[in-house]
Amino acid sequence: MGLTIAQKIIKAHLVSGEMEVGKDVGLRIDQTLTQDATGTMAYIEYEAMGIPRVKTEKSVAYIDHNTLQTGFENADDHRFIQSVCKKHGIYFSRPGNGICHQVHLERFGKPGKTLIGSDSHTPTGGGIGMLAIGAGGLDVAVAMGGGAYYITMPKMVRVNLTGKLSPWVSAKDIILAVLRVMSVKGGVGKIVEYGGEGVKTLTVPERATITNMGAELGATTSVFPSDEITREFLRAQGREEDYTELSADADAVYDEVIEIDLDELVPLAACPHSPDNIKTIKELEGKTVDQVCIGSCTNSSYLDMMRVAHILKGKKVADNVSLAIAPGSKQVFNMLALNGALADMIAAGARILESACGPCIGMGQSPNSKGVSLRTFNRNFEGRSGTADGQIYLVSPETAAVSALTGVFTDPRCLGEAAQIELPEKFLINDNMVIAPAPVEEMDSVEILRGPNIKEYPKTSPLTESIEASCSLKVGDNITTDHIMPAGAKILPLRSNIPKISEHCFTVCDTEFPTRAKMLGKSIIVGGENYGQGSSREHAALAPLFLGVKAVLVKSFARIHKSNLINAGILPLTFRNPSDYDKIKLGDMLELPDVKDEIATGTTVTVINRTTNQTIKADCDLSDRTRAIILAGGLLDYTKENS
Ligand code: MIC
Ligand code: SF4
Repeated sequence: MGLTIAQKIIKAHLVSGEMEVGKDVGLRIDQTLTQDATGTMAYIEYEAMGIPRVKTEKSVAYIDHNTLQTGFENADDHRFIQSVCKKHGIYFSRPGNGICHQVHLERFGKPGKTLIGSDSHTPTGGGIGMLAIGAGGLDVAVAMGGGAYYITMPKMVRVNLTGKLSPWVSAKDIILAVLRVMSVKGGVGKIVEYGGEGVKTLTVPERATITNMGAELGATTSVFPSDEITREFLRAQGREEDYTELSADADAVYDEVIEIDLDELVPLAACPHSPDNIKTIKELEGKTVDQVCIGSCTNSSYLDMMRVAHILKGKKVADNVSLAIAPGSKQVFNMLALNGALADMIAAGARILESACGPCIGMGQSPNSKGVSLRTFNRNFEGRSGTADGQIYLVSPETAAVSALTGVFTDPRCLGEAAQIELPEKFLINDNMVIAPAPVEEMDSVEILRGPNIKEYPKTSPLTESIEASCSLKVGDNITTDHIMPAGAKILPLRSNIPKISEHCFTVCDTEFPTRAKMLGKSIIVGGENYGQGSSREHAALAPLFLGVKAVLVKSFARIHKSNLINAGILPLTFRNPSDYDKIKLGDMLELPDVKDEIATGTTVTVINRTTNQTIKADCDLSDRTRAIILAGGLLDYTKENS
């Protein structure tokens, strides 16, 4: 039987397990990446493992999230990460060099390799034919130390692309169309592979837009073949030697096939507050726009920016619109500056931001009250922009740029003939913002620079025989990590300080939660479907851990969050009968009388609601390895016990 692209890469990196859907497989990891908002914790964890030098082929630390320095905290974190990198063999991409996924694609990504990153949009690397997966910081730390990374062997979905995009319809519209079909939970437990004739019409940055936002499907990752177009991109980046051809076998078997006819696609938008709430721009046309933001790891490539500059050239941003543009990397920024496109953007009235995540993670540019903001980003979760009642629509750069000029939702196809914008034959290559680690003989003398905001990993303890704890919070379906552990300019600087950041845990849903959980000492959270979708931030597990949360009982979990809970030693439980969700109310006293035995020997956990005297059956779906992690009290303890 033939293999899919992902199965080929998995097979070549398999260190344990069998490639059978639903079973755990351990993978050798070639490359890792971290960003600063998850990086400090990841490196604190790496230090705790006591391994002097990373064992991967390439590990890179990027500074791109916490770049608004309104106090000492972020700058201290950057210095800490820089010193850890120097000492332990990690490349350091300085603030200003760009967004991790964009820079990694340009300078480090290699077809056929495995990459894990402490950021959920790591699958961007799938655009260049990598098996690139988002993970918790602790998983990345373990991989840097040479440990395997474990995933549940996913099902394979093939998205068959036929035809060719019409002028002004863009790669963003492809992934929005896939989201319309699959929804934000349709990709859970699956890898999405792109194939078909239409693939040949897409450049690497366009493919990367699609695999990037595959994170919003809940998929393990997404991947494109590596072909002549990939080779051309690598050649233009001055690294053709990194090219290898990679395609699915003709008789590869897929569990699901989705057909997308590119000829039929039209410009789309994801409407508030979910990336799968899709409408056509035509349906929204004429609606007033307050803000437009162009950038983020989804749409900040050279091609995206050139198309935007072309649309803006010689025009003026509408009086009612604030337009912000953040080119994705120093490479892109510098090229725009040299070829005059930046001048066109500035002349039109754009507010140019540094190459970083910026408004995507609420680091500035929060819209006005009830403001309608068109963004080329990947997430429009409620409150994420920093304005609680902001109305965020996710669109292509073309739709964003033309709407910034007209001041209302505008279908870019009104621009007529397509712009002739192509990838350059040679990108501008200048890696002077990437600092190499110290040579082995000098590493011992490197001093780690730790600021006062950097606190320790929270205390964990092995699983107890039984748990008695009240329900400290009850939430509904599709709870995102932005609900659990909000980000934004005010809270992100606390990412290295779990006691402090935990004061903001779940405050979007319930301002009393942190105080209540602390007062209770031990508690359990109850939730609905797709709990923990979105970010890879392990803070969404570490803050509850600090607040005494022992278990999370929900209808279903998102992949990365579930493994972050396990890594933190918090029990991830699912209702066997989803209607039992109604049998627990906030404040009910719950008892798990035999939890340790039940976990050690099987998958069923008995939950007794002492307030109502009802018994509920829960499942704890664990592999042998994750069971051992939970029993030990988390991955850090497990790794120490087993090394
Ligand atoms: C995001 O887009 O939500 C983030 C911020 O990049 C996160 C990581 C984080 O919370 O630090 C992600 O996607 O994993
Ligand atoms: Fe940064 Fe936004 Fe991409 Fe997350 S989604 S890595 S915040 S640009």
